[in-house]
Amino acid sequence: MFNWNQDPHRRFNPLTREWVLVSPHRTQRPWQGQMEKTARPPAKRYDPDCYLCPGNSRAGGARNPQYTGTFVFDNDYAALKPDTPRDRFAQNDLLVAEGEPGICRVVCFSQRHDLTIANMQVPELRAVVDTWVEQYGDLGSRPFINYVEMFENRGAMMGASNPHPHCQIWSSCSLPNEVLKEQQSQLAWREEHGACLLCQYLKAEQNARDRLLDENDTWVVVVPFWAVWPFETMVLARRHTTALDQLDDAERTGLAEILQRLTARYDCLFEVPFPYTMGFHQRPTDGAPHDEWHLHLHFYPPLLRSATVRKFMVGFEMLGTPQRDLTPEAAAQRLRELAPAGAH
Ligand code: H2U
Ligand code: ZN
Repeated sequence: MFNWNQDPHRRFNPLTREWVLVSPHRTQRPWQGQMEKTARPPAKRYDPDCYLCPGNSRAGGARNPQYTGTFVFDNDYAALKPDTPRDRFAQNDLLVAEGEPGICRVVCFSQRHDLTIANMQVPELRAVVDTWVEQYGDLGSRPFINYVEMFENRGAMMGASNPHPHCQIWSSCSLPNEVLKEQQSQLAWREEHGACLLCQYLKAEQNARDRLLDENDTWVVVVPFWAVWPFETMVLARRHTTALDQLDDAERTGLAEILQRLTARYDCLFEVPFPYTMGFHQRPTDGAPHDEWHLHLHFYPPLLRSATVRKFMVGFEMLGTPQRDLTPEAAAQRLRELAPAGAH
């Protein structure tokens, strides 16, 4: 049997049915790169040049209201548009294309320009969760919207255009690639095992404990067994809920609390505002019950060993299989040892 901490091995991701290569012996490799911290400009509560701050103007001439709390608007540079015709073009099954209608929105988390999830208060974050629930219901109820993807790109490294705390929603007619993979795997698992894949996975992680990061009464955070990014995590609903619209009061507050703690923990790791892409995976909104789905979030942070040294998905990973050196268990241990700071 191979040694988990020394021998190269590959791990299976049952959600995507893809593999990741783990090379734990390489963590001993000498590193000659830099370990510098990034300079942080002083944060201001209001920025007159920010297109997300209250009262400021946006592209296309719209002006934001003097909002407090959350604020939602249709993306002025939407990647998807509601009136696109849903035609299909197919030539010999080789050149295939489809019109893709959809709606893109932006959600500001707070009127304050200087906040992040990590330093917002739980009641403020609870209002963000309520907005997510509302948007899932509103967009999902439209006949041509079958999936509502909500995600946050945080930090310039992840392509975020603005530090003002916000996320995006891209809702579409067809299922996005990653969602389709997870859907097919969860459905097949349910048919084969008569149980929910992620309910069973959650139990396995609670027994193993070495990849558990944090938990409260309603949510659990793990570094997945099959994590690709060095400090990737997954936030799982403890109860079998298929989407945001099934969360009760305690689960909504629990989500606010666990997201605050997780992002604060990330910020402690390299003592910088930690960049990431995070987002929800949940039941498609095509009207079917989709009981195979188990609500969860993925956090994909690119940083590897300092504020500036990131992982690149290149070479073998681009042409073959993603690879990591640090084991998910070692990543979980490092994150567990940090004491996250409180809110603002
Ligand atoms: P990111 O920081 O993740 O790029 O999100 C910001 C979004 O805000 C981006 O999708 C939109 C961009 O299209 N935006 C507007 O809708 N109006 C503006 O005036 C500027 C940017
Ligand atoms: Zn702002």
